[in-house]
Amino acid sequence: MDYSTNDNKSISKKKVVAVVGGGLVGALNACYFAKRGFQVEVFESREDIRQAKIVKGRSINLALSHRGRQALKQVGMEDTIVSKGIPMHSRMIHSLNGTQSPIPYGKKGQYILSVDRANLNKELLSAAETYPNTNLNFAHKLLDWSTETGAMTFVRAEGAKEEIQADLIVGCDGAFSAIRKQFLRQSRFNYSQTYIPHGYLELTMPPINGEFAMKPNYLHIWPRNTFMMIALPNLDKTFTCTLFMPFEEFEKVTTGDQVIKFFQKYFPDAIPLIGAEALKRDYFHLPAQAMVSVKCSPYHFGDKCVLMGDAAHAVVPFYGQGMNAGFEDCLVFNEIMDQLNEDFSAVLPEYTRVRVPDDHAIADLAMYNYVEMRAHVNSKWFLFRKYVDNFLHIIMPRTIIPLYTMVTFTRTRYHKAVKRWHWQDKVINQGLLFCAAVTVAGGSYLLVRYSPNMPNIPTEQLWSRLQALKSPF
Ligand code: FAD
Ligand code: EGU
Repeated sequence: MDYSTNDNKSISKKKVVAVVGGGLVGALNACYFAKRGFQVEVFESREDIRQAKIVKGRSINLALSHRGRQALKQVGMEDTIVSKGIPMHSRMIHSLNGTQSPIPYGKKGQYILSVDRANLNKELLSAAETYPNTNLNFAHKLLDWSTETGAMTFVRAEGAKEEIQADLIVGCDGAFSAIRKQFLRQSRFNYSQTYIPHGYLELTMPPINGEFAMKPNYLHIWPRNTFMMIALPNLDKTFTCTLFMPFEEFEKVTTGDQVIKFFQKYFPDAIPLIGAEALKRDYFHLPAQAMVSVKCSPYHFGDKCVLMGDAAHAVVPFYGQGMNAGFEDCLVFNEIMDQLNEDFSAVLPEYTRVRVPDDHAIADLAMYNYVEMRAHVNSKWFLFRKYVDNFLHIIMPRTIIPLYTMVTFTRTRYHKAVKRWHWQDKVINQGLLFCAAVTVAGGSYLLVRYSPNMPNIPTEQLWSRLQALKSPF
């Protein structure tokens, strides 16, 4: 099948864009290209998740923040998604003794949303389908594509192969992207991938007497250095708890009783909420999942193909930004399409130029936070750090903006946020140095001034005596 346009024959016909991957970023991208009037063909390896009964995803719910919302807004999807999200105004820190301490994300209107991944994906696919110029092709798994001709090869559910052509290929096929494989064979293509030693496991906390088992409008966190658990609320009044720990530790826990022992030691308050029996069972339901960080550049191949979302930059989930960054990719690409009149040969390199530094910055930040959290973040440290951040922001609102605030509640370019963060660190350190200097100077003055064997000279005279001292310089 040849979907691509023949420029000689069709003057007015819009080009064909093949979006490979109908996950979160692929489905949103389909809306963006459809809105511009392109003929959009989405190819997704799975069956239509809107018909499937059970959907196995990578996580059940996600934190949606400003960047993701702005990207949804541009295609008119913000309200639909936000109305089905649960606002989280603060984190709730659970300490080992069961104490819960809330720390707000910011001012009143500053909150993040817990959204259901499957629902978000379904809504985006349906929104894409409302455009008459969009086709969703499920059960189409991309095997390979040709950098020479741009032809893509798909395998269908029955194993049959299909060749398809398009004017532009948009690779949104996730962290293990098949589209990206051809990039790897090119000279001067940079690529790195790192698996972290931690895995994650999801557990469901059911409602108690028909109500949420914990306060719903919070992102619940149990910071325990190497071990960490996080819980986000769902519309059905359950919480999805995500346990992060090294694979090595997962391997040590092999029986139901060991699970309970482990939870008694690190997350005792969660046992009655999840339920001891359910915990023993569900812990072994699925093996722990791996987390990978992928960085690469460039994101484009000529004027034929571009990578977005996890296919371009898989990040570890320790900033809650993977999807948000992927959605912002679509928004940034769209802005460049406006600037450069949809000329792919100019838009694609510009997209790489603009976006690579930002995606690399968020990948680095997420990895940095992972290292930081596991190294020394227990509940006391977490609380202390966030209090200091918020305090400095309150006393110097224009000078000190917490990093997570820039990342989560603004569209400050990720790499600029990192630069500003380093600058703020310098200001804070110099401030501390200044305070220390004032303390030492003031202290010495008081010591001299009021030392018992010092003649009682008025301060003005002390000053003139000091002035009289000849400087050696
Ligand atoms: P995916 O969602 O992986 O979608 C890729 C799609 O491509 C899939 O539908 C797949 O079936 C399809 N596909 C794959 N290969 C092929 C092929 N060969 N041919 C055709 N189709 C193919 N992000 C946040 O912003 N906030 C969070 O709170 C958050 N929490 C997270 C928690 C965890 C535990 C994890 C693991 C991630 C989290 N993320 C979060 C990150 C987020 O899940 C990803 O960034 C996001 O799903 C990326 O979307 P995507 O569309 O690029 O990739
Ligand atoms: C991890 C897994 C708290 C969902 C980073 C904060 C996350 C999420 C934080 C997951 C943390 C960590 C931030 C948000 C968010 C915090 C953030 C992490 C959502 C720095 C479903 N992180 N996450 N930082 O500030 O900016 O509250 O799986 F524990 S939302 Cl690791 Cl804002």
